[in-house]
Amino acid sequence: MDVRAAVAFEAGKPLVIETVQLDGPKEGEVLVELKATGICHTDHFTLSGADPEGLFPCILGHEGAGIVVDVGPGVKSVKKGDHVIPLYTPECRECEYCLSRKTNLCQKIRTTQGKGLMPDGTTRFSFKGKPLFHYMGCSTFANYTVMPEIALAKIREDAPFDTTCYIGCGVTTGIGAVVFTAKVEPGANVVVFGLGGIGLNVIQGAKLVGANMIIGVDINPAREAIARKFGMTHFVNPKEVEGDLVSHLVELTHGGADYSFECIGNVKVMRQALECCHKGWGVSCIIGVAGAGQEISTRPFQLVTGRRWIGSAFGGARGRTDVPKIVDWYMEKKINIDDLITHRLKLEDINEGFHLLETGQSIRSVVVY
Ligand code: NAD
Ligand code: AHE
Ligand code: ZN
Ligand code: ZN
Repeated sequence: MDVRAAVAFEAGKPLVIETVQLDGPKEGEVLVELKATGICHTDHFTLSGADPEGLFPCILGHEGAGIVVDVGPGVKSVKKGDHVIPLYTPECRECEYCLSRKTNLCQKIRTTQGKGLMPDGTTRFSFKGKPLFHYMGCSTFANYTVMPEIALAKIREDAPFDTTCYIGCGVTTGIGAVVFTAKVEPGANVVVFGLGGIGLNVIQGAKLVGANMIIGVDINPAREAIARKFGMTHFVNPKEVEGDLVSHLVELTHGGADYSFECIGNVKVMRQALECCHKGWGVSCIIGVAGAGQEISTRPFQLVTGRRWIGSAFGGARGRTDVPKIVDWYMEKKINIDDLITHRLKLEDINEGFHLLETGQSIRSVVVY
């Protein structure tokens, strides 16, 4: 079938809106009509050329919501008409990783997904007879996509698409990092570096679990007001700190953070996030994605003296199990998504969404199909 898509032909170039071809679902696959998709910083990161797994030409996008319109042979867990959120971290419930109960990183289709292919090693998208790569197994910058069944979370039908799409990445990543990965306890002091689409969800996750101090760190002063609305108790702009930022944060928290979260993708900030943690027990969680060739460093003494460095992908959430629950939290008004969606755009204007992200004017832009 013909579908409308924003195609990334080359790294560093704007997306191009084209009519592309999409083959129907094969065994274990599902055709989804997307109704909305968010634009995450990771889409920007891959388009920039910094992603070692970036492949072109491709259809980016991994934060969608839509409706099942057709299923391939053998599909049992979803049917035509179901409302779904695509999962870049699938949940097969039978691989070694799923069965370990120690991680959400299902590996059933990770190898082909990282090569921009469906599990059978081919693509469903093409343009002028040439294949277009899938992205993070989702490719939500198209009004239809084909997904493996294990990479779809079935959600309730009264949930709006133009807000719940954000649960497909940013909301789950931020709240999940607090709740599922770090398991922040009530009364903890938390420092969040980067108050964008992810960091603000870390803030609301920290508030949800009853954290004590919730300190937000951002170089964009416009982030203070919205972060306070989501539960931030103190704001630190590194540009306004006289002297060393780490010492300032250690002093502010009377000894260091119990938990810190890096939500930027800056390896220098990752070091600060670790080193502002409390001696003996502070835990620093890396969420930000850093470009090819970049590495983190610290003095091993930081770890010897009890700080721990951890990371979180998709908030540690098991998508098919946890995403429907997070949709419930939203529908029950336990979490706020609406106020983080600052812009709604047509697919034709998607490059404007990238510009708003780059210039710090948006929290989340959502493309509504
Ligand atoms: P964003 O652009 O919305 O937010 C980034 C924020 O960081 C902005 O507010 C910006 O002003 C701030 N910032 C930039 N440099 C800074 C600095 N030196 N000090 C303090 N603040 C600074 O991006 P986002 O969508 O929130 O994504 C954040 C990061 O998380 C990206 O690296 C993205 O790729 C990554 N990410 C990871 C996962 C995961 O599963 N691990 C999921 C989604 C996104
Ligand atoms: N491809 C990059 C890494 C990108 C990355 O870390 N992706 C996160 C999700 S970011 C969503 O916005 C993730 O889930 N990682 C786990 C995985 O298996 O990809 C690289 O550096 O190669
Ligand atoms: Zn994302
Ligand atoms: Zn699995």
